[in-house]
Amino acid sequence: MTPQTYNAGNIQVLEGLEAVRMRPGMYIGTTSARGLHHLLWEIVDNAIDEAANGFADEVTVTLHRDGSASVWDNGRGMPVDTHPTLGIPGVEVIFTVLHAGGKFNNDNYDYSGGLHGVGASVVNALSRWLTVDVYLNWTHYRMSFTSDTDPVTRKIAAGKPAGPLEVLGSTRKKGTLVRFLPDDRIFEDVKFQTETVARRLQELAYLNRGVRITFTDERLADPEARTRVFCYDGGISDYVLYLNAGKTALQEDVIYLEGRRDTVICRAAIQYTDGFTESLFSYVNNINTPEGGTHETGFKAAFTKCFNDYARRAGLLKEKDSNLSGEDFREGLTCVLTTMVKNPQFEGQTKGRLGNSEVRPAVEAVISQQLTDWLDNLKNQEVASAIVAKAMRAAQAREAARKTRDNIRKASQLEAAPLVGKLSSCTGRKWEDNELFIVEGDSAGGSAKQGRDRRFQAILPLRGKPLNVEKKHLDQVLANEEFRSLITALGTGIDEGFSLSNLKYGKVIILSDADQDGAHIRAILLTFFLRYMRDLITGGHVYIGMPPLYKVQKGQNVIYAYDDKELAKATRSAGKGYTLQRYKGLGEMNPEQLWETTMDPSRRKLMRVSIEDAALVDRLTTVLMGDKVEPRRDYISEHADFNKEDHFDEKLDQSAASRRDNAAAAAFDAKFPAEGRV
Ligand code: 1YM
Repeated sequence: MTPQTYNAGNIQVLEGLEAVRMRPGMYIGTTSARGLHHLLWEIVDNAIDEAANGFADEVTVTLHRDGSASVWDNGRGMPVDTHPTLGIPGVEVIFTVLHAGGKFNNDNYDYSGGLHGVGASVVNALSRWLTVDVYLNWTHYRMSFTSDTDPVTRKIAAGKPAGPLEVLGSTRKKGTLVRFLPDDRIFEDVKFQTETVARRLQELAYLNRGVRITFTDERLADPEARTRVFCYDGGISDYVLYLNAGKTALQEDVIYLEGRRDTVICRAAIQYTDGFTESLFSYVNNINTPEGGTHETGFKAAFTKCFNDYARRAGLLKEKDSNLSGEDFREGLTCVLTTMVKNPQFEGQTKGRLGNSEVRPAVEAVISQQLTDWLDNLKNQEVASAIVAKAMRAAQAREAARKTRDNIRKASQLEAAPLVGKLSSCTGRKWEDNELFIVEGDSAGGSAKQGRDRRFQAILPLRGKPLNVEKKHLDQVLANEEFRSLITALGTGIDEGFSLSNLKYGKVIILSDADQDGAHIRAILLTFFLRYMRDLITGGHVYIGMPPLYKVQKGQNVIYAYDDKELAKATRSAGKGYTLQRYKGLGEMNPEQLWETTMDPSRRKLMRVSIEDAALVDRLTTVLMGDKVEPRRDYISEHADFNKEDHFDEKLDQSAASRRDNAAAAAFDAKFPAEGRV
């Protein structure tokens, strides 16, 4: 939404809050858990805006035991004086007039959320009740709103004032406190998720240097765990260090660039690692832009040009050499780029891309100037030439990989290519219906081959552990036979050459044992998909097969149990005199059993892999799959209790949680949450 300026002339959009309750989806997208949290982000954004504009430095967010949430900031306090045309207090306008979300006066608030900016009134409309306390001019004001049913008319009110603005007394406090209870007649689920809230607040604390965000979840039993404080004096530089925990940095310090062109403010924090992936996280007005946009384009253009120019100035690139590509310079780069933009326009399917054309040249100018200064600074020479040397190696590796890739493409064009020798393909012609099972071990592979329905199920057995790609260059990955078979079987190509439209299977199903090794193999395969075939995951094609853990048999009657809960149920229903078998691996099942329990679409259990939060997944992948032991150990001991729901995404299938033997892979799985039976 674009911020609007309010004056007598343009206040006609007085649609009632009833409209919001009639069609909540139009205002907050959905009434699922996501929509519920959207309410909270709305209020939090207003508090953060107040801080980002320099009026507040403290924000407190509390989840209360009665299901309500409250947000406080120590800013100026919402206006309480009477609105010139509406004749009611400012706070009342803010919470009862739709579209008054855009701030009163656009000059005070230069940069506000934009995406979440549907307004505090929407939060009020979708709450059972809402109260706002304003601490302003040494006076404590309060106003309450309600969506209760009117006892006389029997009609549901929609965020109506429960009374006039009250003066409660004098105070030394400053700021605004908003507390609300989401309406359970609107939302499917009214429970705020501790970790979802904590993650967003931590992100906001990184993005808004120095703002102290205190998060309290009063619902938690453990008093020690209730309160967390997020405050980073280093801002996005601290964010980059956090993302790089577990990676080996090429330089100790983070490169920090900041500047302003016209109304565009731009900040970037950069640190190189010895890894090979590019991690660029961009934001506009505190909102993540996973699809990039004009700010990223400007950044990348400046970045490539500055480094190429520098490489020539420093004599690292000779006259006959051609320029290095942007990707070469971004290999191993971790960067957080934030921009503040007036009237941001978000585009794309999920509104994740910035469209404002004026932002590209502005960011390009700021980064060019700042980065050139950094590169020309004598004390940075060592790091600068190390970065160029790394980019040159990247260029060589890319050239080598291109050749191998071409070879693989040629190979996969020939149906009888030797590389797919291990694959038992299926006969079905419709790719969407076809399934590729990647099976751990030759013996399980053999069972799967015999047990499958060959009309639509193909089997690719994996020998031993695949290569851990996290620390490998693409050409090394391509030299690995297991991965070559996989790439050829999928038909998609890889990395830059990846094309989802050539995919030969609608479902790619990882089938590994329910033990440490199996978990490790699964994690390695997921890392491979994440790094080199990301769209395969985001397109919803990657699944994890779930073999049963137990077989309970009594006479002819057989029940398979996929977790301990199901086992308890099965043994209870069997009564006395049953036999129990615990499956240690897929190899213990005969072809029929494997089909019945794990492969038959009408009976099996599959988890679909998804990427919820790219930054977090990236960090976790490095922590859990990278070569540094310490951060991994810390992470695992910190998250060791896998039955504690807080540590998991709301979507994580509980049956999956209890089958985990390997802690690292379990934590990894948690960030690729399950979506239940498919
Ligand atoms: C707990 C949430 O909303 N703080 C807050 C909000 C506002 C102001 C200060 C404010 C703005 C201005 C002048 C101005 C406002 N928000 C809105 C709206 N915290 C929280 N703190 N004085 C005070 O913009 O000129 C309007 S004012 F509409 F966005 F809600």
